Amino acid sequence: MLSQIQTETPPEDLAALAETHYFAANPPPKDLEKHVALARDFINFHSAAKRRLVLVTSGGTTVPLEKQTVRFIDNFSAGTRGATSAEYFLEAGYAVIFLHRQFSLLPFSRHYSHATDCFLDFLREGPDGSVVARDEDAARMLHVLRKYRNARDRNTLLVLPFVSISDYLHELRSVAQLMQPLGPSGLLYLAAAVSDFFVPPERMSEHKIQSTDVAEAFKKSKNARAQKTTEDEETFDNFDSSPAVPRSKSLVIDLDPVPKFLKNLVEGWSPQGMIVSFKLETDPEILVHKAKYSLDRYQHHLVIGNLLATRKWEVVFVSPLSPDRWIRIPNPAESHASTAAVEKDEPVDPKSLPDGEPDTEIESLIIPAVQELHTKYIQTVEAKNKA
Ligand code: 9Z3
Repeated sequence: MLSQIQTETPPEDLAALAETHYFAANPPPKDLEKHVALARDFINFHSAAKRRLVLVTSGGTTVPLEKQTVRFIDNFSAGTRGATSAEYFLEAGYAVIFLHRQFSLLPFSRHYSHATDCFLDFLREGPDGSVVARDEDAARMLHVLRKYRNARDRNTLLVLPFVSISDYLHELRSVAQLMQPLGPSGLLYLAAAVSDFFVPPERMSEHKIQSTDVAEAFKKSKNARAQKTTEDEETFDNFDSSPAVPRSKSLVIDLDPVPKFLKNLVEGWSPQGMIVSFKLETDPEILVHKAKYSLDRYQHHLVIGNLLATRKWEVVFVSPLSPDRWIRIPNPAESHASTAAVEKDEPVDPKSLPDGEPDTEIESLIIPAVQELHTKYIQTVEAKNKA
């Protein structure tokens, strides 16, 4: 039946069908309405001020295995890219809606919250029992504090959390739709590490998945006793029912693909906003090809490709608005780094990079480059609208 629908229905209707089905089957997060109200006020406020606004998505999306979730599948992302980018967008004059995985890194607090040391290590006891920043940390902390207070005082940062993949998709759709009146000055910067697979609700267990047959056997015998039959003797397997020897079960997880909603985002949820997606790969050979494929398939405005191993050192921009472009932190291990590294149009060999993180945050280069393309995009759309 489904395959008949798939072969006979035009692709745009299929995307709409997939959307209707997915959002009806996967319930919205409980705070969606509250988040929508906050986002609406925030967007109206900045729209009136004619400020550019960006939705930054950040962190991993969980895939619950149970409705009352004890276990879930997750991914590596701590939200560094998103939280760091949000700070540079604020610096560039954007208002930022920061849609992030709960408890992942946040703009500003990221400098202290997930530090290897405890945040208390940045503090010391001052005179008269007060608490102050340690002398060696004070200058930097003051710098971060001023930027943080500036964002708070000017109401330029709205922080909204999500947990699961379906929470993320509900929130993304709602915020993108709310941003529609901004037209091309709305920017969607999708840095969250979005799961490609999930357990559909009709196959999801309500309760914690059991690792032995003990509970099942217990329920069976309880039911049988309640019905006052002697059947329990026949159906009851001695081995399974013995609490002394519970049989351990292996767990086989069957995941469905998450529908590709980028098409719906580009065509329906945000038809005028500039859409920037990230493409994450681990195989350097396929990165640029996959980024181009994504752009071709969804017809959005910029794909930023990055490799897991080198994502803090380099990214590649693939966009119809400009030629392909690598953005790199010069490798200090290379003698003529500043020129040679920038010219390369191939991914760098991770083995050639020094251990640890670069001194410069690559987002300090990414955001001005995105901003430049955004300006170009706004001009293109405005020219088209006038014609
Ligand atoms: C990214 O590629 C981000 O840059 C990272 C950031 C997740 C690598 P960290 O949190 O990592 O700073 O450690 N995000 C997008 C990944 C993604 O799920 N993209 C989808 C895909 O590759 C397309 S929307 O198919």
